[in-house]
Amino acid sequence: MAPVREVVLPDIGDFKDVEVIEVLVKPGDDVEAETPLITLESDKATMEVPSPYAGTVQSIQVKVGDRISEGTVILTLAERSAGGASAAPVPDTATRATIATTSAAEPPAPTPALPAAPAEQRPPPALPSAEVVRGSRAHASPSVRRFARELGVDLGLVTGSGPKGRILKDDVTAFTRKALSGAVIGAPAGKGLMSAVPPIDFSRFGQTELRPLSKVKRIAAEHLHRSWSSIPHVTQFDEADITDLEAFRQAKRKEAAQEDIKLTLLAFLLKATVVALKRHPEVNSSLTSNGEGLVLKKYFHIGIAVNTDLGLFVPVIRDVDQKGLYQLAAEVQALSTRARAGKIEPRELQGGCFTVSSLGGVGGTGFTPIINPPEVAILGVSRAAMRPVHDGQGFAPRLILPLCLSYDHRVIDGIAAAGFTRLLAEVLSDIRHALL
Ligand code: CAO
Repeated sequence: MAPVREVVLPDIGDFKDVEVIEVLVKPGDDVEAETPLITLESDKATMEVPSPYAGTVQSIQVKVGDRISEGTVILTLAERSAGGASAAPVPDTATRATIATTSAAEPPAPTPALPAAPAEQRPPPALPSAEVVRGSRAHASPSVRRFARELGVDLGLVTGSGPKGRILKDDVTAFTRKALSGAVIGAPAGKGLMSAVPPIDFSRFGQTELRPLSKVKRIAAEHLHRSWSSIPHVTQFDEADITDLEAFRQAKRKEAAQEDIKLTLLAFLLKATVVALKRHPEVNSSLTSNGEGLVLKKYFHIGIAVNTDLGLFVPVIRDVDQKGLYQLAAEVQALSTRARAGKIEPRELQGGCFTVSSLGGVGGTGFTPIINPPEVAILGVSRAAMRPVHDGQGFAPRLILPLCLSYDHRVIDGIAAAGFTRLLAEVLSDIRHALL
C-alpha cells in the first residue's frame, strides 16, 4: 500500500501566519510533483505551495482563510512511485514543500507598441499582448492568472470580488460568461473580436489577391479594436501658430546637423507636451483596473508613433522633462531608425504615459487618433501650413499647426481637454511659456 505522508509548509523565509487564499486540490485528486496545492498571500507576495511528490490527496487539513506557518500540516498524500503504484521511500527529513513565489504584481510583460493604437514590436519573437500587460497589474493569484490566460481573459478588465479586490476564479468565469453573451464590451478580444465579419467570397465580384497581415498589424488590430470599443473617445481639435518656433528651428538646424541630429518639430512637441501634462496631471494618468481610481504618474515617458513596413510601433522616450531638444531629437531619430529596422527592444515599448502621433511629415489637416491604453490621451499632429491670419490690423502669413487630442472621457472632461490643447498651442506659439 502506498504510504500516506503529511505535507507540511516548509520554511518560507520571514513569513509567519500567512493566509491561505486558495485550496487548489481536493481529497481523491491525483497530483504530480510540483502541482500547486494551496496559495498563500502575505502583504508582500502571493505564493503557491507545490506538491513535493506525486500521489493521491487523502485529506486536507487547511481551509481558505486559515493562517499558517512553517510546519503546519497542509494535507496528507498517498505517495505514488514513478511507476504509478507503490510508494517510494520518503526522505527521513520531514516532507518538504517548496515555495514558488509570485509577486502580486508580476513584472510587466513587454509592452505592445501602440500607434494611434498599439502594435507589438515584434519582428520574429512573439510579444505578449496588451491584455497580458494590463492583467499583470491585477490582483490575482498565480492559479487564477493561469486560468485567465487559458481563457484569454484580460485580468485588467475583471473586477475582483475577493478580499482587497482580489480576482477569484469565479470572477474570471463570470466575466467569461458575460463576454460570451456579448455583455462585456472589449472583453476577451482574441480572434472573437476580429471575426465579426462573416466570410465573403469576393471573387464572385472580381479578381482578388490575399495578402496576409503581419503579426504586428494583427496584434495592433486587436488593440485598436479593444481601445476603440471600450474607451469613450472624444477628440479635441486646436491650432498652434508655430511661425516663430519654425524660425527658431530653422536657425538651429545647421548647428544640430553638425552633431548629426535632425531637429524636427517632434522634439519641440515632446517638450511642450510635458508642460501641458504637468499642468493637467489627469492627462498623465491611468484608470485603476477596478475603474475606481486614477494612478497619477510623476514621470514623463512619452511614446511616439513610428510608421514601419511591419506596422506601427510606439517606442517610448523616457524622462522627456529632463532632456534637451537636441537629445530628444537624437532619440526620436535613433528609435525610429531602429523601429524601422525591426530592432526595437520590448523594454523600449514599455512604460509610456502619453503618445504623440505625428503625421506632419505626410500631410492632412486633422485626424482622430486612438488612445493607447492604459494611457488616457493621445496627441495627433497634422501638417503645418501657411495661412493668412488677421492680427487686428491686417492679414499676415502665419504657419499654423493642427493639433488633435483624443482623450478618455471617463477620466478627462471636455474643459480639461480644451485647456490642455490650448496650453499646448500657447507653448508652441511662444516657447517662453514653457518657462512659466
Ligand atoms: N508640419 C509640417 N512639417 C512637418 C511636420 C508638421 N507637423 N512634422 C514633420 N514635418 C517635417 C519635418 O520637419 C521634416 O522636414 P524637414 O526635413 O524640412 O525638417 C519632414 O516633415 C519629415 O519629418 P519626419 O516625419 O521624418 O520626422 P519627424 O521627427 O517629424 O517624425 C516620426 C518622426 C518617426 C514620428 C515619423 O517619421 C513617423 O513615423 N510618423 C508616422 C506616425 C504615424 O503613422 N502616425 C499615425 C498613427 S495613426 O494610425
